[in-house]
Amino acid sequence: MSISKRFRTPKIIVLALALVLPAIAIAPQASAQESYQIVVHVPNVAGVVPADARVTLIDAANGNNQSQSRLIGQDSYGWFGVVNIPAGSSAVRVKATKLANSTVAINPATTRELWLNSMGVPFLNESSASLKLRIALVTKGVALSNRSVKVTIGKSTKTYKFSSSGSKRFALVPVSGTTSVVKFTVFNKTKAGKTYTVNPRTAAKVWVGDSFAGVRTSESWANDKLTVHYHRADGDYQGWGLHAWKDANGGTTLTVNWASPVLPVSPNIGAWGVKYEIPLVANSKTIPIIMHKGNLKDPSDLDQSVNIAATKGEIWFESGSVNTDKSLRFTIPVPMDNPPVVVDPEPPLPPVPGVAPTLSQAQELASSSIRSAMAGDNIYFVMTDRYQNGNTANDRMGITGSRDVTGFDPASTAYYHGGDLAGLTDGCTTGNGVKRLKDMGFTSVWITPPFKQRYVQGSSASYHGYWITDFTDIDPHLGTKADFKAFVDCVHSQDMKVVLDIVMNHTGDVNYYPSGNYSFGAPRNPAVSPNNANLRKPAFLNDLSNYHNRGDVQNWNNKEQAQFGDFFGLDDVATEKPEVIEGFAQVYADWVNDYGIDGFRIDTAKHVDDAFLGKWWPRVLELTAAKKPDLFAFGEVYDFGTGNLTDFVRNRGIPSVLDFAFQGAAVQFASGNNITDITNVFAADDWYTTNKTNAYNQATFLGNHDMGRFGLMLKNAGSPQNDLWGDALLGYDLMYMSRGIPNVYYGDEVGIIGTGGDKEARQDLFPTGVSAWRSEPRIGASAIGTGSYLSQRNHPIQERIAALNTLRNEHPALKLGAQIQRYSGNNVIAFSRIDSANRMEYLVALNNSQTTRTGLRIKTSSPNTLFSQVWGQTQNVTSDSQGFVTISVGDRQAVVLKAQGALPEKSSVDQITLTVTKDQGVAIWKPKATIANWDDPSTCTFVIKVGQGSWQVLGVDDAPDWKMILTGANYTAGAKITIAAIVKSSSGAIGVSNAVDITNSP
Ligand SMILES: [Ca+2]
Ligand SMILES: [Ca+2]
Ligand SMILES: [Ca+2]
Repeated sequence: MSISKRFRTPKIIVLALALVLPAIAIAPQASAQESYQIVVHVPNVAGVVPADARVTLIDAANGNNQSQSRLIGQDSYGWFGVVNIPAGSSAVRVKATKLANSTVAINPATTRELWLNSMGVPFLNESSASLKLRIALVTKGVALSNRSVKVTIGKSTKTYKFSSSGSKRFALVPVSGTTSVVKFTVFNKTKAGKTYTVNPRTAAKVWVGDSFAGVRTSESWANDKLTVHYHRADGDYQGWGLHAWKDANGGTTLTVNWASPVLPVSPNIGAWGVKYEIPLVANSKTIPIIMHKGNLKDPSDLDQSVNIAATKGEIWFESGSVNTDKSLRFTIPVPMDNPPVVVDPEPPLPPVPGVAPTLSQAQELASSSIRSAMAGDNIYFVMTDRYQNGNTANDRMGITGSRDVTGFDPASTAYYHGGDLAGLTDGCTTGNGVKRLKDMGFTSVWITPPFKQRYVQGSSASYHGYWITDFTDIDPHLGTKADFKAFVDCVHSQDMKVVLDIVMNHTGDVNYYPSGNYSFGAPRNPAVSPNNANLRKPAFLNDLSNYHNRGDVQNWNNKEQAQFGDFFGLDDVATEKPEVIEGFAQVYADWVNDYGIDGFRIDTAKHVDDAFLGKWWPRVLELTAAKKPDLFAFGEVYDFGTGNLTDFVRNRGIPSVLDFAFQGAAVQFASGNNITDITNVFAADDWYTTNKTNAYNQATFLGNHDMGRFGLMLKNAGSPQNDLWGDALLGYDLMYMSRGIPNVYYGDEVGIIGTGGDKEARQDLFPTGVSAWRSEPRIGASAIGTGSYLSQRNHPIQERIAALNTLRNEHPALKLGAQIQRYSGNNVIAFSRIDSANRMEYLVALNNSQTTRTGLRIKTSSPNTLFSQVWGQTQNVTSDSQGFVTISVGDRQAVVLKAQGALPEKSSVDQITLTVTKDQGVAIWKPKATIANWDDPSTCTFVIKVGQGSWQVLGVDDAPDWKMILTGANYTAGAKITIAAIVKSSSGAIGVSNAVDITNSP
């Protein structure tokens, strides 16, 4: 994808992106460095790089076999040289200008980077060379004399004052060469602040601050800055500059124009080359960048993504230096696996013993883990305009004129193509509409917003449905209300459900600002042209005081802007106003009551005010209770972090969000890159739990209409173009076998890859008028040409989806059963799914490597039990007395085994221990319940009592570890809250934990 093109024509992007943040820069993961030299750091005795600075590596076995540094740079340790390894050497000595020679040799096969101490002796980490940990404090407005740091190393504790040098404040803590754990607490006078734990062997200098969590490991990062050191072999830096922007994971605060890139901080060329500095939005995880001169990019034509934590916000790179996947190759090695630092939670609260529920109260309170009405469904997400044209009479809405009037141009990716509700329904039980989806095994259809639109804005049309003006009627391109009713009735007649994509954050772009000021800021007067004065329906949307009127969002990471700014010019509705809440509740409840809609997908849910959904959703449930008592909804929160997604589900009042964290991790898993991401996603599942929902109701997916298709995601993650097939099938196996509601994006089932996100990911399934789409490569099939995807019934992905649906229907535990993590290693993840009704256990294992994994020893809860294969290669294994089975999983395959005997009876529950910890500095408590040596897949109900009130269910967890979050903000300050855990065994026995009292301080 060409970011440059996009950024040169910003107006087009604005109009093309219906509902997304600026498209995700699809950069490959930073990969291992394929070939390397050794970076040797030298302490800087004189304060400047010596004029004759040079590092020499000498083969210990042959003094004549030497190599010298080819490149010199300067960093916070002193200066450094980049040196080739002397050919064939197996041990080398290191020599640096102005330092004594040492006889200590290092192994070049295992060394990427080393530090010389002032005596010239090499060490593999900076703290061993310096024997110091430098703790820097980033703070403002507090007298330095008030601040101190209490440091614990082993059994020794000592307090240090901060010294200052200019604006820098730091403490130097002596460490030994083997110290790997340093714990410290920063004090303000006598008040203890945050506590940190660091390993000085991976981070000899750390920065902590009042304004950010955790520790940061460079001056750049601590000051929310990316520093780029750039070296050109030709020495010609004229015209080279950095382009940077921001996406959902962070980036720069600058608005950089492609024609005016960021220039070096100084035109002077230093030892390394030139240096660029770019301010970052706070807490950026990554920043997308391109080094370029005009349209010439370096080191490759890809958008590059810099991981801030891994690089410490400071990178050194050389022109043309790339990894095999064309990602930027950093000269200073970047560790991608081991985060250098960890942050401790506050220690467990002392268990102030409270009074636990009685056994009879516990019998009443013990509950089941919640499954929504759609938790067992799987959803086909379709863009109606691109599926099938059932009625050519509506293509131009029955009017004549150019595409700027009708919105119709099937040869352009930016306009309507003719697909409609009639095409999607087709013959219902015949044809290529609902029947085709039913045949593939889908149980639900999510359609893009079908409402009347602002049909053309700029040079793009509203074929996608996200520019609504009339929320009460159907876009005539798609059909009529009668067509809509026929579609919904057909879907219901097939025992399937309809999910309606809805928007409340904004309307189409109708308002304008007469002042001409479109920058985000204070509210200003909006206006509409006279013929648009009553354009919108319901009527509350014509009252311009029901909009925020604050200009366009510029900084997506600024919450105020993201919630109250106009979304790429789309008019941002004042969702905090009671009239708006009631208006949107009424209009969407009408669609449920009039047509029987089963669920909502809430567009741009991240951009409405914090309180809106928590008020709107209960009101919708109230209005639809008679017609659809089990209505469901999931929100679009475009964020890849489980922290933000789980926070949203816990605190914004809707039962589910699209699981972007799962999506990102599933791509990494399926492409063979790592199993860590998906392991971490499942490990965070408990943080979704409330008394209304949990992770089982998350909407999982692999690609979409904004970011791009799954095939493209795999390709960008490094899956080989000619072998995407196996990776893709593994991705579907993962999505269909693990928790959540699978969503398949239309066209992915026939292997469409596409070339980008947004418009490049919205192909026609009928014979396309877009010539570029005819020749696009596909997974598992040849390009479609002038043919129709709809007539294909045997694409391997279609067949796999159908097979997975059959599997889930025959074994409902794979849809709804408790998911218990069992194994993560050797490229294999494994988890159990529990059939609680029949007390039977399933074991699912998936291998993302290119080779079969054998001899995998995995725990189950079913000892001495035969497990038979129900999916994947045949194997029947019997667990040992501890419940372990030994299995194998083929390359890029999944296996599902089912226990042939019931779980052991547990007629009593052993002693339950409840502990409660509190997160650093915030009112988030984490109760956790454990039972020693307890294998039974029991269900744990956390209960609370506020003051002298009655016991209430806080949430239910059916998979160990049993834990969840209690949010202090939901209770009054100073409230005494008693927490207890009730465990119900798989065979129905009940036990009660100790109780813990906390005092709320929200
Ligand atoms: Ca049509
Ligand atoms: Ca908003
Ligand atoms: Ca759990």
